[in-house]
Amino acid sequence: MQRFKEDFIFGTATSSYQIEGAVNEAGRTPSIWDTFSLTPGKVNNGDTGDVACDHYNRFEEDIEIIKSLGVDSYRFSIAWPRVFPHEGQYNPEGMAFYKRLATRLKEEGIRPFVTLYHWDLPQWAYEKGGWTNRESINWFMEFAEKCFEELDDVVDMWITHNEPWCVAMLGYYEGVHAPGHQNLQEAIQVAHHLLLSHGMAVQYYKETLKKDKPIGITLNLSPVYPASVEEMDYTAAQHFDGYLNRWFLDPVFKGSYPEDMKALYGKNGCDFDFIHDGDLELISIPCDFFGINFYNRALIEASADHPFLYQHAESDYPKTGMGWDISPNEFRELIYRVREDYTRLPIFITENGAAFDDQLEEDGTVKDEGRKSYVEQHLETIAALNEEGMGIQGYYLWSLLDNFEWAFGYDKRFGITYVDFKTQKRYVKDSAKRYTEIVRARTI
Ligand code: GBH
Repeated sequence: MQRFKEDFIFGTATSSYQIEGAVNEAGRTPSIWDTFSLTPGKVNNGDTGDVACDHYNRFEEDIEIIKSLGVDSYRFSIAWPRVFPHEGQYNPEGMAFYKRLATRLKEEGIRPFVTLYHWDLPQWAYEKGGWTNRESINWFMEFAEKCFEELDDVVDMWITHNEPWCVAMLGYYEGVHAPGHQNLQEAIQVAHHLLLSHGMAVQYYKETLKKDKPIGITLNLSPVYPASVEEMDYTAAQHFDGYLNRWFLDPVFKGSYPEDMKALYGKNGCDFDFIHDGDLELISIPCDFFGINFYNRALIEASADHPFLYQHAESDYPKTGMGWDISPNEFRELIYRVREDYTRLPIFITENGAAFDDQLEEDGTVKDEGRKSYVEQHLETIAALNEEGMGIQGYYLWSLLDNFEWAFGYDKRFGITYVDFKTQKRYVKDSAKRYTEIVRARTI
């Protein structure tokens, strides 16, 4: 049996577009995810976030669920197009929703952990070039400043960006996320502007406002392994690690982009004119913590068909409903690597969780053994890591509710609460009950 310290923070997480619905309420305008999901062929079954979990109208009920879980904290994000529905036009009614939400949470003793950007770029900003345009930093800053000004009193911690890799690479290179472009030059430019806007927001928060809540960034990291001892597979793995992990870790913690990846992107026709003097100093500005979203390891082999000469290899690991390897041991190695190569900042696991094919039983239970065991394995790993001095200060289970799983729509259920999307009724799954036990006992 392992113990978590009294001040370890247990939480659960969501994001605005995935749960809120109410896309036309209180002055909200479309985000790129509205546009993308309404474009035929982009999202499974043609699903959209139009209604999602209707959390915008049901947040009181959802806070009751959060309370019943016994968690210390709840992580959510702010829909930018609610707050700035048009360029330069602030919408207090949109902000009021987040004020109500955070205030209610605080009244219940649940600490609000707020992400500014979890992928729902206003459509108006996209039409002016979106994140490929360096101007996007100014639009983001206007949004960030308003959020700091209006919400800092009721927020406990801030995250600037969630998973810039997904925004840049899935959105602008692989084309499977909004806005669905396939252009490497754009993707690395987007990544740069996201990181710059992160640095600028942190600088503004700490140095200009002199506010003191912890502020940081969340990256999605997957430790990468070559599928064999062949040189080619090692090279492929190194490329994939550079693409997924180092392209973001290096600028944030070392103030430089990895040279091998610059060479590779250069070979694929990219230039780096978008990097200006002083940018990397800003990107690597010290933060208060480092947020990591962890789901799986990656097993990689060589492929001549891909510009970066890699492909995912067949693996014999047990898998989640996404087909992702269940890999708590590699999670452990990832944390050691982050500690050795990158940072000693406090670490928060800002997301971890799994999708499975859940079955709602007649008695209203969901016996999600797979998810329960996934969560247990990762929490055991964290407890052990902390005994070895790894300094993980909190854990946010993804996700509070089944929700809009981006390009997969509602088919993939990540919730510890089951949502019947026809009736909007919520059912607490067995994994949630187990999580509550762990949280209450602070023991696993
Ligand atoms: C997160 O993204 C999002 O923040 C959240 O909104 C989403 O609902 C949740 O996770 C569940 O998907 O196998 O090595 O190619 C997930 C980020 C990035 C995790 C890609 C899996 C696969 C890496 N994902 N990663 S690999």
